[in-house]
Amino acid sequence: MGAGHYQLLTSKAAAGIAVVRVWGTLANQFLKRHTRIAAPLELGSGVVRRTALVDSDGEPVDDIIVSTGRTSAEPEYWLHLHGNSLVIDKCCALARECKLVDSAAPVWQFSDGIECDAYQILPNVLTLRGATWLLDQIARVRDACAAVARCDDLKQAQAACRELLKRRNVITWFTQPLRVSLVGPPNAGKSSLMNALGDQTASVVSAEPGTTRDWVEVLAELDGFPVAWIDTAGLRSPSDEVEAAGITRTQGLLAETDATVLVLDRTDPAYASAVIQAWPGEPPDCVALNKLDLDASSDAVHALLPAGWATRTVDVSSHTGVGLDDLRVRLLGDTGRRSAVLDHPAAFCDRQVRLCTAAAQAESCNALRSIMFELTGSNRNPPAGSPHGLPQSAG
Ligand SMILES: Nc1nc2c(ncn2[C@@H]2O[C@H](COP(=O)(O)OP(=O)(O)OP(=O)(O)O)[C@@H](O)[C@H]2O)c(=O)[nH]1
Ligand SMILES: [Mg+2]
Repeated sequence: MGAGHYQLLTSKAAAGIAVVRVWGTLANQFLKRHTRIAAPLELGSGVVRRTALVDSDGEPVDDIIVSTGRTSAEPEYWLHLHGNSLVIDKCCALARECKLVDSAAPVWQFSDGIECDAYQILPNVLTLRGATWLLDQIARVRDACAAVARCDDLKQAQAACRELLKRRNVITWFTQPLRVSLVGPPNAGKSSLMNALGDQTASVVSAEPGTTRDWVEVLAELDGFPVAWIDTAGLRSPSDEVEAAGITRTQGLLAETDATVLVLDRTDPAYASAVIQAWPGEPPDCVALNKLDLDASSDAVHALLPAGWATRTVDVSSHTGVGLDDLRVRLLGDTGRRSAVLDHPAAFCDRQVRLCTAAAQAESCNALRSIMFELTGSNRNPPAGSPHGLPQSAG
């Protein structure tokens, strides 16, 4: 009976790939049984082979790549799977069936707790700008903690901890898409606007009012922040049941989204007036007066807007793209996503939030200092199976 181990080298979060390392004498048996590589020992160092990961019945589980990275005495293979938790779990279960043991050894060594936090959170970040921001935060938070630990003025040190806490929601700007709904009368150009903003043709556009019956969601980026544009069914008296259901869902959606853009056709004051009059509650975050290319001079729809709405108005044309950047800037500003905030240190995981909260309430500089040391000095390896630890509540 030989020995063997397996180890997940990457995060379990959704990603392009996940890597599971298997090694030891039993690794050959695992490869023979659960891949279509008949003779694993023939895989020399540096060899990369595409194959299928198969279950105990020989049914394919995933299309994978197997590599042998090292020239060690014992067999060692890296299985490059698709980055999906179901596939990862299945692969690990198959490894256990072959008597491979989950290695308890830490996968990565980090220079300190802050760096460890950042790499645990990284797989949750949805954009390149977010990843850059997070990795830059390692030095920022580290420096901020060092400054707090050096400080002999308790009140000043506590205030610095509160500053770190104040920006704890910044990480969520990169891990949770800003959900923006586009609502308005039929034919106002909501779908056209969403396609233009999302830079893809996700929603059907037609001159026929009532084209969009349900809502359509598109994931995109807005200046490096993840955003979900949500196109909705036109708001009007429904002429059929399907459309009525769509409109009811649109009304429910308004309460759930982070921001609402009311799209009005500036050439159609009658429809615009009906929607403005029936508008429920709070004003929309933004009013996009669309089809500027058809009518740049008339302000008939503008005149219909309630007093408080005038400052929220942007003239746009989803056909020519005019005004779209103004709309983007306005939405980012309204939801607090300002570039200047990104240059400051921010607590970016629940561990940091917990320790900064304790530090902000510490009764002496020494107590506060030891919390700062815990924040930076410990936790150099991610605890096995730990959640990714995003802050629970935005500050
Ligand atoms: N000239 C011009 N036409 C536009 C513009 N935006 C949309 N349209 C046209 O307006 C019509 C309706 O556009 P849609 O994007 O389908 O409008 P909608 O608000 O999604 O309509 P429903 O789904 O029916 O509620 C189409 O013929 C579009 O080509 C614009 O900026 N300029
Ligand atoms: Mg539509």
